[in-house]
Amino acid sequence: MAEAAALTKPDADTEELTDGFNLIIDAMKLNGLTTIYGVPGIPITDFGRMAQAAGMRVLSFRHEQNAGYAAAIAGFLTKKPGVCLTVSAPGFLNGLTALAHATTNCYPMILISGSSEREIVDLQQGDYEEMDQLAVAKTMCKAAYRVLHAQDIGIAFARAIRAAVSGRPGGVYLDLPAKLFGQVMNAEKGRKSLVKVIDPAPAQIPSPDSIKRALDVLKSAKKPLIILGKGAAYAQADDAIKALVEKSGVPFLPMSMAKGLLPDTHPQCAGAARSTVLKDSDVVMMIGARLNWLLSHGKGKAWGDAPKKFIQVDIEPKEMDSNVEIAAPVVGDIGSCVAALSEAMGGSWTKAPADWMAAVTAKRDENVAKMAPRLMNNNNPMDYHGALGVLRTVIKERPDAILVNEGANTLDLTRGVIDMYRPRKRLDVGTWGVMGIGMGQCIAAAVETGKPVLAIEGDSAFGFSGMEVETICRYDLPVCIVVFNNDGIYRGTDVNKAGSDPATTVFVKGSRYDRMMEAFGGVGVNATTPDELKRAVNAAMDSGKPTLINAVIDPAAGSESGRIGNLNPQSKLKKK
Ligand code: ADP
Ligand code: TZD
Ligand code: MG
Repeated sequence: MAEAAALTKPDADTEELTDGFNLIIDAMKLNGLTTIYGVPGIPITDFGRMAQAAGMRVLSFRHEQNAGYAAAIAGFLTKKPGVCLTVSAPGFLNGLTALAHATTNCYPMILISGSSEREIVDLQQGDYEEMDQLAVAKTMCKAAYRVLHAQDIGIAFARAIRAAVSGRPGGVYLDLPAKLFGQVMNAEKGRKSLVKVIDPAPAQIPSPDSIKRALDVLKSAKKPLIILGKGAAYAQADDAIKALVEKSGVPFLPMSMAKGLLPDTHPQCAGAARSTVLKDSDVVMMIGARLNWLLSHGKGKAWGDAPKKFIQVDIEPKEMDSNVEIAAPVVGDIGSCVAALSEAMGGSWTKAPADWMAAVTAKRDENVAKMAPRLMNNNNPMDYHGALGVLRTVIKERPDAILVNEGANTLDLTRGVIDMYRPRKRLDVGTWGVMGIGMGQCIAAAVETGKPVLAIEGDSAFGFSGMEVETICRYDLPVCIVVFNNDGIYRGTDVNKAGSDPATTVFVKGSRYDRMMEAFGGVGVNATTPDELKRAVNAAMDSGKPTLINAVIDPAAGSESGRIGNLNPQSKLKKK
């Protein structure tokens, strides 16, 4: 460092100096960003070491995409941007998928990538891992910045943090060229250049008119419904949301990752009467949920023929009228909006009509009763319901545990069967329905919350991030992975009608995923019955030891694309 300083300053011997490496660490620590998920390499290897030496938690993954998914879900869980750190071009691109995923899901995240020398990149002279990363990132995230001078690091982090968490949260890209890390400057000037971001996600208070309009619409309803989305879970306004729902007496439907915001066993929960409430409701209040494909865009068969009015509570004004007319837009942050709605309802609000709530309850109880015997089956080979009947009790007995879930049948059936009891305990594939979030989300959930994690993974889904079992063992995290092994994607029974290659949706039959965990010193169990599964999962959740259970599922039990087979185009011309 003295040598570098000598080049820039004649009085280098006496001057206290800092550099890009240290300023990045200082900027992050000053803003409470103390955990980094990433993969080391040129030009960020030394940065990772120095960050660790400075007391930050730096978790090294086996693939940047998984580190990125970890950072994204850390953002969802903490309301602070999750940080992912990668090398240039290929490392950056691997992380970029997760950054786009974070943006799509409204999770705050910052992807920091080292990059090659600007002069060479811009003249396309073929540098090591050359790519114009900033240009690529811009189209895929909420904001993207490049830092060329050490004295701008403080401002760059401030901008990145604000962009990630304010308004609708999302992904931010920070491009750090290799040269920046070694740039030396006066330490005092460096300290002064840092910015502690004040009030990074300011409250956004809804207008009184919008609150009145919303309550007028709600009051007119005979069959109202509240839909809670993952934005409501993210907002951490749990008590205020519970108070509003209970005061209104309106049945509520939790979207996948909003399950547990109020317990699925709450008397007003309409989770098990989903089709009925969508069809029959006349006024729908959306809180932190979008009318995208997951809600059939607010129209069509799923919503029935009766006219509906929508109230929508969201921080993003452009979300209103995106798919159907919103009769009462309430724009603001969910905490402020929900509090304002409750307050304006006053002490004498007339609850939703009792006959409507009773009809919803009857439908819910009927559906729950229909499912109950299937969950108690002890079939061998296991089917999804037999296995999930067991896992449902595991979560009931440990409501603080975090459930990570991906797959097709494995996802849809788990969502329907396993009740959640606490907010932000269910983490899944999100808005894109992306496979591969599994191990990254397990690692971040364990690291950020310190709670035990149960992952229920389709065998295909698990394969996208399976190598991270080594990471789980290396950091000795309390993660129990159950692979629902049905020999393939949706089913393990497909046959190739021409040639000797296996069909496109099947994997090696009788695979033993449990042995992957054993290879790294974790516990592996092969479970062929619900009883075996129950014993193994309970042992894992109690011990906290990294565990992978290969749950052998009947290859014929699943259906194509799980519950969304209707979205899958099928050729009428294909050869029989
Ligand atoms: P789901 O998939 O559960 O239906 P979405 O991801 O579609 O949920 O919707 C989440 C919505 O929540 C987004 O429109 C986003 O703008 C909104 N949102 C996120 N955080 C907040 C917040 N703090 N206040 C208000 N709205 C929020
Ligand atoms: N690639 C990515 C990144 N995301 C996807 N959603 C898919 C491919 C397509 N896909 C699904 O939508 S579900 C799925 C794939 C490959 C796997 C389903 O098989 P599984 O679950 O073994 O995980 P089940 O229980 O066998 O249905
Ligand atoms: Mg499968």
